Amino acid sequence: MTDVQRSLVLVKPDGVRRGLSGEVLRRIEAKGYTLAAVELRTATPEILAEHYAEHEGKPFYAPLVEFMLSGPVLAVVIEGERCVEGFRSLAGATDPTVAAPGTIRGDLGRDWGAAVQQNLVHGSDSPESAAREIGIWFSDLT
Ligand code: RTP
Ligand code: MG
Repeated sequence: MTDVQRSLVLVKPDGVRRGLSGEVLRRIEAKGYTLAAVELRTATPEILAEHYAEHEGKPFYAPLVEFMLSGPVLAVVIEGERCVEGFRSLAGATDPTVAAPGTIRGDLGRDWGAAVQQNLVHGSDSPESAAREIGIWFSDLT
């Protein structure tokens, strides 16, 4: 049975600053997913309040928003069979120090001693989240 999905991927400000946007896109394309939209964007507090609504009130929320406003992000919509789960697998565990080698976070990320985990990428965690997040970042695509 086919289950073609879309997922929202963000190369976070640390990834853009370190010049890793191309490397992330390369891994997505090498896996066989299609790029449906790619745009360099500067987040706003309004966009982030929607995007991270589930984390509001958590201790890392304020530093997370500050970090996400620290520079441009590359907003990407990817498409492919089970790509939501597939990109989470490519990204690796949230904590880049322990993310498995072979993953984006495991190969390219590390802990920098900052108030929040700077882990290079975001990927939607379910098809429902993906639809919601694509609507936030690319209202013209929905
Ligand atoms: P993402 O949403 O970015 O794809 O990552 P995720 O699902 O693996 O992580 P999530 O739990 O949704 O957390 C969102 C982002 O918040 C930062 N974070 N820092 N304890 C911490 O310092 C901490 N916990 C979460 C990370 O940037 C994480 O990706
Ligand atoms: Mg998440």
